[in-house]
Formats: sequence, C-alpha cells, structure tokens
Amino acid sequence: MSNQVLLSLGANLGNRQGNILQALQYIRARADINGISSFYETEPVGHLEQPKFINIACSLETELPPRELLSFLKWIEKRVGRRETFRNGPRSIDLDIIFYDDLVIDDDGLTIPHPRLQERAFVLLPLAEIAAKKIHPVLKTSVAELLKKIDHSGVQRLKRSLRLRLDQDRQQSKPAVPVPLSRVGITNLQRIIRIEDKGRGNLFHAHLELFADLNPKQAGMHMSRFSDVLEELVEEISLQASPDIESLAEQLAKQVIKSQKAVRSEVRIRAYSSIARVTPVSAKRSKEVYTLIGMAASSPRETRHLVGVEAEGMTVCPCAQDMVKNYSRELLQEEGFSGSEISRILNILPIASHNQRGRGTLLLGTTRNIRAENLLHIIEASMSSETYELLKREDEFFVVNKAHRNPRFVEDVVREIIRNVVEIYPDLPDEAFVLAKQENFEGIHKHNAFAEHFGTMAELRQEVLTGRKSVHHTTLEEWLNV
Ligand code: PH2
Ligand code: MG
Ligand code: MG
Repeated sequence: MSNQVLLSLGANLGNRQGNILQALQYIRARADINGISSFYETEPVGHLEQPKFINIACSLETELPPRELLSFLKWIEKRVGRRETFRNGPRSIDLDIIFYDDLVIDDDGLTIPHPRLQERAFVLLPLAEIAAKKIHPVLKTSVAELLKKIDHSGVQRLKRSLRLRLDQDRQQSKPAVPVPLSRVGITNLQRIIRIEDKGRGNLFHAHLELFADLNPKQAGMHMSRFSDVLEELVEEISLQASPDIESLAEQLAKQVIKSQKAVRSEVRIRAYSSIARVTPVSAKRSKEVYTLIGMAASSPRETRHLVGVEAEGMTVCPCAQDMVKNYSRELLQEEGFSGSEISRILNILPIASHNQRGRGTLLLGTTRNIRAENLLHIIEASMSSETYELLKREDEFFVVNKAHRNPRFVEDVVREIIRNVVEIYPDLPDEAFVLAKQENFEGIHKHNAFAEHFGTMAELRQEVLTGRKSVHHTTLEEWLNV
C-alpha cells in the first residue's frame, strides 16, 4: 500500500542547498524519492525582510500515513537545524506536504492539499517540473494550469551545481616536468556488467582498469571522464548485453581514445561469474565461480583485444611421487618380490605424493571468435585434475586417482596449455597472441610455484613442432602496443 506524495522544500538560512540535500537524504530513510525538481532561488514571500530562499519540489512513494509522514518531516526539520521563529520567518529547512494521493484533509495542524499552494510560485514552478499534470483534488485544476494564473518573476532556476568556480582547468595546464606518460587512468573500478551467454545476459561482478597515454604538455588526465565513458556503456549493456568480454573491453578502449583525445588507450577487465558444472561420476549439478578476462588496446588507427580465463585445479608433484615410488620399490625388494614383479606392481598401484591447488591463466589475442568458456576447459585439462566445489565420495576418488595418474609441475601445466592451444586451434593466424601461466599454492611450502610462457602463434607453433626455442617471444605489452 504505497502512497504518492508531493513535497515542497525550502531553505533560507545556512547552507541552503546543503540543507535541502540533507533533508532529501533523511527522507530516503522512509520513502522512495522518484522525482526531484531543479533548484530555484526565490524572493521571500509573506515576511519580506529575510534572505532569499532556495526551493525545490520532490515526489515520493511512502508507506507512512499522512500524520506519521508529517511528524517524520518535523523530525527531519529539527535534525537539519530548524529552530522555532515567527510565522513565515527564516528557517534552515521547511518541508511541506503539498499533495498526498488525492486526499483532502483539514484538521488541526495538517491541511492537505497545502492551503496556499495556488498562490505560491516558489511551490508551483518547481512542482510543475515534476508533476505538471497533477490535478488539485479540490480546485480540479492541474498544477500547470495553476501556475499560468500567477506571476513567477521572483523565482529563478539555478544551475544544479555547488557553484565552484574553476578559473582554470588544472588537468589541461602544463606539467612542471614535460615528460609524456605511458599509462594514466583508473584501477579497481567495480561494476556489475551483463555479458551474453548462450542468448541470456549473464551478470558478472567486474573489476576494471582503464588507461590512456598522456602527452608531455598536459598535466593530468580527466579522471571523471573514464567513469563517464563506463557509465554510458554500462547503461547500454544493461539494456543489451555485450556479446563477450573482449568486445566490451574494445568498446571501452575506443571510447577512452575519443574522450581523452589520447594516442593510445588500454582497458583490462576481470569479471567473476558462475558456470554450471556436473561432477564426474555422480553427475551432481553445482555452480562454480570462474574469472573471465578481457583486454583491449586502442590507437586512432588500430584496436586489439584479448580474451582469457583463470581457473583453479589441482596438481600432483611428480618429484615427490618418484621418491615415494623408489621407497616402495625398496620395501617390495625387502619383502622378496622380483624385479619384474615390482615393476608390474608399481605400474598398477597409484603412488602417493603431495598436491596443491593451482591457478591457471590462458589469454588469447585474436580477431577470431573464441569462447572464453572453452578456454576454461583447456586450462583444467592441462593440470593433474580439475577440481569441483561439490564432490560425492565417488567423485572425490575420481579426482584423487586422476590427479595421481597425471603428476605435473607448474612447468608441465604451462607446456600442456601451450600444446593444447596449438593443437586445438590450428586455424589461429600467425600473429595471434597466446599467454599461459600457472601458479601453484604449494602443499609442502608456504610460497607458490610459478611458470609462464607467451608469444605469437607463429613463435609458439614453431616451438611445439620443433622443440627448439624461438629467437623472440612477443610479450603481452608488445602485442598490445598498437
Ligand atoms: N516559505 C514560507 C514563506 N515564504 N518564501 C519563499 N520564497 N520560499 C518559501 O519556501 C517560503 C517563503 C513559509 O513556509
Ligand atoms: Mg512552508
Ligand atoms: Mg512548513
């Protein structure tokens, strides 16, 4: 049971605009404000010897019945510093109920609609901005019509700003040290974004980084324009989801070039969402969180993008497994087994080792349409075993057994990823870029183990085919240096 209310707000003492904003903030504690007019500076009416007022109107929805709304508004007036004076005297804030649905109330202390609203331009002009068509339930006339009947020369619309005077544009001025900068921008900007996923817009929690280069004659970047660019796009993609994270990064990079008049821009997005999984044996369904990565670099001539994922899995240490195997061999020898029997036994039985959670990353830079979700499976397949949030006992056995049959160092995982990419995507052009990375949270150490490899498809393909090191490995930075 929600009620539509129109309020008139006025202030002529202290920080007038600040008091009105403070009152609106308190109103929001018990009501949903759905319309606010511009701010107006108005000549005092009634008692003339007092400072000018600022007046606005606002419309809201509330559950509060009229009496309770009135006492809530009185409480806010006090809270914002209103002190008792004389009738029509100066005040730091005044909150008047103009209309409450189409209610007509006239008893002690509360008259709705407001008894003098039809005489007051400082009420009607702001009100007409947000509720021109509202019909006065007693006069049966609209707000717009009522406004036409009165003089509103004493009411002046204000620019809605805190009226800071920016004499000079600090960012645009010359820096003390006239050196260009490679990347200037914002990091750790968080938004909920929508990305197309098999016809559905899937929501992602995203962390964004947006950069542009800065020329030696300009002191600073217009930081607020970065979020403007993003806000516009986020508006767009909340209506229609982006087809994929790399297109989103690319669109943003292009807009940054435009808004900053930069020669080069770069955008990096990490987005978290969940994917439906089925456990390997019991076929239980669950959801798992994974990280999508989108990057783009843009210049006025060219734009490049990368798509990537980060996924967790597990690895079993090959070296510890060898030690356990040798020790088992000695034990079997002591028990009198023959050499060939021992070899057979050790080939049949799983061998213990230490194991760890590992985090793999795969980035692909290409204009080809690559689905990030597919890359997820390449990473998982490259570790000793994938892992799951939810495991029944038989699934747990599957994972432990699989992992111990595939012992892998971080180096092995990266090499597997590279080989898998080269062999799964033979159609990727030579200039496409690949980066594979693995970080293991070691089970027997406190530090992590790390391996990485990168290069263009041409460089990596040649290495996989010949087993020989390429003369050059293109780095991510080089590839993004458009
Ligand atoms: N409020 C009054 C009396 N006079 N004049 C202006 N301009 N604005 C007001 O809000 C106002 C007033 C009594 O509440
Ligand atoms: Mg009043
Ligand atoms: Mg009042």
